[in-house]
Amino acid sequence: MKDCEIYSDLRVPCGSNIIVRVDGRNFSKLAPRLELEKPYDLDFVGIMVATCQDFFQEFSPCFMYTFSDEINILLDDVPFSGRLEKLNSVFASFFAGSFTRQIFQSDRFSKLLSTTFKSISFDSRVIPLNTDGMVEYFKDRQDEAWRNCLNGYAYWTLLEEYGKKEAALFLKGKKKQELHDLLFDRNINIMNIPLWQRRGVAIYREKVIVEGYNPVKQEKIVSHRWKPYVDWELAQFNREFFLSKDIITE
Ligand SMILES: Nc1nc2c(ncn2[C@@H]2O[C@H](COP(=O)(O)OP(=O)(O)OP(=O)(O)O)[C@@H](O)[C@H]2O)c(=O)[nH]1
Ligand SMILES: [Mg+2]
Repeated sequence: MKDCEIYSDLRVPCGSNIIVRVDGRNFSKLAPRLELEKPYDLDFVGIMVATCQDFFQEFSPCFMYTFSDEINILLDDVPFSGRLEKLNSVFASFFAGSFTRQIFQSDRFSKLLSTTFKSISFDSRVIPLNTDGMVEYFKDRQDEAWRNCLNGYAYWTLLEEYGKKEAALFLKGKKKQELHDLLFDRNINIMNIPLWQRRGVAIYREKVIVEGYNPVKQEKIVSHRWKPYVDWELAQFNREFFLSKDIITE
């Protein structure tokens, strides 16, 4: 029967950067059950970030990026010998388990789900890319976060004037600048909203200086350590950003 496990040897290309993107399943239905604030709920984002931190500790990726219900993971050291089925299944289940645990640790959310709990799941896909492709990929996801942000604010603002269908129809095909102007006309300057809503949140290692003391030599010692850092005020992604964080090299 082992012969029938025909996908088990599918592996990601050797030496390639690997991005894994996981995305919450049916989170548009979960959002009202959790009574999430619209369009952004800081407690929910906090749980997505805590889930990322949990993953960071377990699998040591070099970079993670989250917005809405998606999480992007950049791996240089690919676990499970790059076996695709293993990566997708273990990562998706890790996020579902970690997210569920965080939800039930939250006083606010656990109360809401205790009677109507439906199991939470994430989908997962693997994207092999070279360095340039990787930078383009993250630029593209951050662009999507920005579009999401404009759409979210525009939709929930228009709902005060129109019904759901009309608001969605009104927004269909609108360019980013049009959405920006639409909000500006209604006294919302989207440039004033927090950066994490516009650009998402990233987790990466940051070099920190650690001061110690050598009791034998009786002198202060200064060393560097890499510590996971949650960046809520992200710069725009480009090659310089990834170079400056030592995520890529020249
Ligand atoms: N109110 C609220 N909703 C959020 C927030 N973050 C994510 N969501 C919801 O999560 C959804 C994520 O979009 P999708 O992944 O396209 O929707 P989905 O229902 O998860 O669909 P599948 O991923 O295809 O299963 C959004 O449409 C929102 O409904 C938030 O901060 N506040
Ligand atoms: Mg989703």
